[in-house]
Amino acid sequence: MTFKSGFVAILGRPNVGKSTFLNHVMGQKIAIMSDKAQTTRNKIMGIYTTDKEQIVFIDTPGIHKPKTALGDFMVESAYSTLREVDTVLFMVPADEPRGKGDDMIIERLKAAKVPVILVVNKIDKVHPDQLLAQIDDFRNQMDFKEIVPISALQGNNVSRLIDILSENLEEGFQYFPSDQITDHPERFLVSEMIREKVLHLTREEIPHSVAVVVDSMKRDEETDKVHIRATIMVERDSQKGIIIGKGGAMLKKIGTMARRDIELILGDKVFLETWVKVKKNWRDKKLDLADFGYNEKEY
Ligand SMILES: Nc1nc2c(ncn2[C@@H]2O[C@H](COP(=O)(O)OP(=O)(O)OP(=O)(O)O)[C@@H](O)[C@H]2O)c(=O)[nH]1
Ligand SMILES: [Mg+2]
Repeated sequence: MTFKSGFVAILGRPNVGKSTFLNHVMGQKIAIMSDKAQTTRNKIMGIYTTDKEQIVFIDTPGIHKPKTALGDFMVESAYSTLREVDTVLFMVPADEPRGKGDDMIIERLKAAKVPVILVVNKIDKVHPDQLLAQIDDFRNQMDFKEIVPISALQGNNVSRLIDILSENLEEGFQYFPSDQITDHPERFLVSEMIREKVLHLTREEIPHSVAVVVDSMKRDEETDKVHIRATIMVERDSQKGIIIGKGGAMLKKIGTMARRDIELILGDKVFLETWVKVKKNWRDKKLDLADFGYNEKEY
């Protein structure tokens, strides 16, 4: 039996459920998720391996009209996958009409000449009639290789989509060892789990203004725990106050929630220490962006 493999990018507007889909396929949280737009900021691989195939999924930042240097980085890294993959999953939500954002992406997809599968997500939120109308509308915009309605949250039809991808795979190498699930180091996942809790617990500009950097991570032999020091960067003093909260209550909550997720990923007990720092307008400063892991070299 020949081994098959391929690279598959997941593209779409912010908040359509790309990361939720990736995590469902992988059976664990690799990419953070939230109800805020622009949650994902870096490309992130989910490596799905069975004994006969390897599908390397690439989750991407939601494509939007960038307003900051960080936004430029995010959108460029999403589009860069068009040069790297064998198939694109273009994800749209079943419960929102096609908009300018989708049309912009469709133009780029047409130009890229990569096979595109339309994935209509969040079918749990609509009546079947609305789903059919949505499919019809998108079908008229471009030639899709397949159209697959799913619910990434509940898992409906996700295995059907994997089957379709499997059927279309070509003979190829196993690019990554069977036990490797992503391309990012543990430090990245740790910083993302902390950022996810900030997204869940704060509102308005704060989710967009936050970056998290892991300063150090090492095992403490005495306590047998992994000791992690991380800094939460914000853009303004007022935001620092909100993240710390009254008597440090908010920071404590963020730390407690993040620690649970980090312990799951590392499979180890964790002692997490968090600090908050202000870096004015970091989202528009190239040097800060690079320091916080949003590096142009990445795409
Ligand atoms: N009802 C429902 N909600 C979903 C489904 N898939 C995702 N969601 C929700 O949609 C929101 C966005 O999900 P994400 O996976 O973070 O979306 P994303 O496309 O990765 O977003 P960005 O990273 O910002 O581009 C979250 O609140 C999810 O719980 C679904 O199938 N049904
Ligand atoms: Mg995402």
